[in-house]
Amino acid sequence: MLIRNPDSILGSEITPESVYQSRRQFMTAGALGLASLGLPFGASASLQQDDEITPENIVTQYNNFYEFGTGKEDPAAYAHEMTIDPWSVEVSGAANKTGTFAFEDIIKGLDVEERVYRFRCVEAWSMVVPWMGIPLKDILAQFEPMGNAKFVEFKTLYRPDEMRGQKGFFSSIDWPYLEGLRMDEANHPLSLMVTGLYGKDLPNQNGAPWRLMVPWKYGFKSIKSIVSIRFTEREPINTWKQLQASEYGFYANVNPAVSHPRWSQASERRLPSSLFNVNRRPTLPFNGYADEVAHLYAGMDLRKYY
Ligand SMILES: Nc1nc2c(c(=O)[nH]1)N[C@H]1C(S)=C(S)[C@@H](COP(=O)(O)O)O[C@H]1N2
Ligand SMILES: [Mo]
Repeated sequence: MLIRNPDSILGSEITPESVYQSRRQFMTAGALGLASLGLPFGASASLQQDDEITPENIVTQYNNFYEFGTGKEDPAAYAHEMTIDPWSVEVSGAANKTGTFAFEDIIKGLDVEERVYRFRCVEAWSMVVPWMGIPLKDILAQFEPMGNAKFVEFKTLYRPDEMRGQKGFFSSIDWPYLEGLRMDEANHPLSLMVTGLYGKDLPNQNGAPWRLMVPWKYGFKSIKSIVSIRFTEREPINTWKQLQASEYGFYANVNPAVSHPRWSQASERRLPSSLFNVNRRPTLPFNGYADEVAHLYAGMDLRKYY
C-alpha cells in the first residue's frame, strides 16, 4: 500500500535501523521535507543536534490507542484484530466533492514524503519519529472545501468487535474518537496525513491505514485510523476535551508555560527513558515549531485557548 515517489529513495528503505540511526547527523532540511515548504532554511523545524530518532521498537510498542485498551502495550498486542483492507472514508459537510471513497483512491497520485518530527504527548513524554505521509492540505484540496468550511473534523473507526477497548465498561470515552483542526491549521505545510513510519506501511497500532500528525500539538490531536472527514463552520468536539475540558482543550498546542492541572508541561521525558537515565529535557513552545506556526495564533490568549 506504500506509494513511493520514485525520485526519492529513502534512507529508511535501504538501510538497517543502526545505519539509519547513525545517519541522523546528515539529516538536513531537505530530509525533513522542508525544502518544499518555502520555509527559511534553518527554520526551527529542523531537528536539534541532540534530537536522535527514537528506535522503531519503541515507536511501535509504546502507544496510546484507547480503542485497544489503556495500557501502553495494549495497541501492539491487539491492534492486529482490526481489519484495514478494505478501508473506506466518508467525506461530508461544506465541500464540493463529498461521498464515500476508497482509501486507495484518495491517496492515488499523491506523493508520500518522509518527515522526521518531534512528537510530544500531553502526558509529558516525547519521541522523534521518521513518518511517511502526504501533506494534509493536498488530501483535503481534492474535496474542494467551500469558503464557509472553517474547521475540519476527523473520526476514527468504530468497530467494537475488532477494537476491544471500545466495549470495555471501564471506558468513559464516547466512541468514536473525534478530533478537529481549524482549516488554516489543517492547510499548514507541516500538517501531515501519515501512511507509514520507518519507510514501511503504518502498523495498525500507530493508526493504520492513515492517521494525522500535527507536530506542534499534543499527541491526542493526531487521530488514528480515520474513516470520516467532515468540513464544518463550527469548531468540532474533540474526544479529550469532551472527556475533561478543564484539562484538555481544542487547540492543544504544545506549551511549556501552561501546566496541565495535574502536572507541569515545562519539561518532557524523551524516549527511551529509564529510571537511571530519565532523559528529561525542556519542552519547547509549539514543540520547537514556533517559527513556522506561531503566526496562526497571533492575538490569541494561549492560556485561555489551551
Ligand atoms: N483514535 C485514536 N487516536 C489517537 C489516540 C487514541 O486513543 N485513539 N491517542 C492519541 C494520543 S494521546 C497519542 S499520544 C498518539 C499516540 O500515537 P502513537 O501511538 O503512534 O505514538 O495518538 C493519538 N491518537
Ligand atoms: Mo497523548
